[in-house]
Amino acid sequence: MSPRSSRLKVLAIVLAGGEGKRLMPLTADRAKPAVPFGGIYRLIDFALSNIVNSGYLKVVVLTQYKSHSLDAHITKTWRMSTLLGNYVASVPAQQRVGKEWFAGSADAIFQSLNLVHDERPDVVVVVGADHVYRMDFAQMVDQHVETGAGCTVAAIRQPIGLADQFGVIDVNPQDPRRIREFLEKPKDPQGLPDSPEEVLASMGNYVFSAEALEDAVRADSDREGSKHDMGGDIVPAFVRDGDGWVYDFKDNDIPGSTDRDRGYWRDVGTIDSYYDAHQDLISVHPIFNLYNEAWPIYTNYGPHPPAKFVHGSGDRVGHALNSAVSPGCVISGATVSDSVLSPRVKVHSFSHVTKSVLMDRVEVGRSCQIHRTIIDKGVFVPAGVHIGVDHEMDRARGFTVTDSGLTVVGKGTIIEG
Ligand code: ADQ
Repeated sequence: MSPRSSRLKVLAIVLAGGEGKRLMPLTADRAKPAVPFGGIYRLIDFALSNIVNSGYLKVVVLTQYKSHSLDAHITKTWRMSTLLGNYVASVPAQQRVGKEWFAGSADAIFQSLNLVHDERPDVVVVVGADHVYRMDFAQMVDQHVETGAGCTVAAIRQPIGLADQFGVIDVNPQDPRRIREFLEKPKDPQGLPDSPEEVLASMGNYVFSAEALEDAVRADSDREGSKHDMGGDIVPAFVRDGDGWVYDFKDNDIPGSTDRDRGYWRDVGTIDSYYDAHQDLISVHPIFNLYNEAWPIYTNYGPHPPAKFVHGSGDRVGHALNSAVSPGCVISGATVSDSVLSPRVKVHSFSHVTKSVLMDRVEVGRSCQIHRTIIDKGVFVPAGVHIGVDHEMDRARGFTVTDSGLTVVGKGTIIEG
C-alpha cells in the first residue's frame, strides 16, 4: 500500500450478484463469481486477492443470485482474523430491507448502506467479481485522492468490436483524467483518436469518496427510469456533474509482473473468453502468470494429495503436456495436453484429453477422446465416449456447443455409454 492511501479508511465492496447468463450452463446453479477457474480458483478469488494484496482488509461481498456455493467458498476460504477488525463478509440480498431482491448493482449498494455507515470509511472501492487480472487498487485510490474526485473509474483499452459489452469512456482532451462522456454498452461508438479500432473501456472497478457514493445511490434510488446500475446510472450521473474521473490501468504497477503479463485483464463473461483465459494460463510463457509470488492469488481447494501420473493398462505411461494439473488428479495410461484439470480429476487408459478444461472430480473412462471441451464438476464420461469431436453428436447428447465450436458439458449431466 502506498504511503498516501495508507492513512485513509477504505472499505471494499465486491459486486458478486451477477447472473452470468452468457456463461450458461456453467452458471446454471451457481453465481458467476463462484464459477471455478484455472483449476483451483473461483472467479471471485482474483478480485478478493487484489483487494487484500492492496492492503484493504475490510471487505463486503454483495451476493444475490444462486449464492450458495459462493457463500460456502467465501466462508471457507476468506475468513479472516477478526482480532484487528478485519473481515470479508458475504451479504446476501434476501437479508436486506424491502420486498425485492437487488434491482441492480447500485441498488445492492443502496440497500447495504448500513454497512458503509458502520465502517465510516473515507473512501469506498467498488469492484466487480468476474475478471481475471492483477491490480493494486491503492494506486488508483492515490490518484482519486490527488484529483479530489468524487468518482474514479478504472479503464483499459479494448477492441472496438467489444464496445457493446462495456462502459465506454470519452475523456476531455485538455485534461485526460476527466471523463467527458460515459456510454454504457454503446452500439456504435467512436474509436480513440490515436487508435480508431479501440475504445477506452470501464473495467467495472470504481473508487468513490464515501459521502459522494452515498449521495449518488440515494439520489438514484427513486430516480424515474433508472435501472439502478453502477455503469448505466451512477457513473453517468457523476459525469453529468463534472465529477467523473478515469484511472488508466496501464499505469498500474504490480510487483513481480513480467513483460508478458503486465497489464493483463480478461473479462470472462462468455464461454469463449472463459476458455481463452484458460489457454492464457497454460501457454509455455503464460500471458497471465500465476507464479508471481509477490502478488499471490489466494484460494482453498481442500486436502488433496499430489497429482499422480502412472502406467495404466498396456504399459502406457500417463502424461500431461502444456497443462495445469491440480492436486488429487490421477492420469493413468492416458494423454492430457493443453488442458486445465481441477482437483480429483481421473483420466483412464487409452484416453486423450486435448485443449480442454475439466472441473473437480470429472472422471474420464478408458479410450475416450475429449477435445476443446469444458466439463463441469463431477461428470462421469463412460468408456469409449468422444466429446468435442463430432458436434452433431454433442448436441444430440444435450451438450452446449458454442458458435466457435467449443463443447460444454453441464454439472450433473449423465452421459450414456
Ligand atoms: P457488466 O458486467 O455487464 O458491466 P453487471 O452485469 O452489472 O455489468 O455486473 C457488474 C458486476 O456487478 C459483476 O461483478 C456482477 O456480478 C455484479 N452485479 C450485478 N448485479 C448485481 C446485483 N444486483 N447485486 C450485486 N452484484 C451485482 C459492468 C459495467 C461496465 C463495465 C463492465 C466491465 O457496467 O461499464 O465496462 O462491467 O466488465
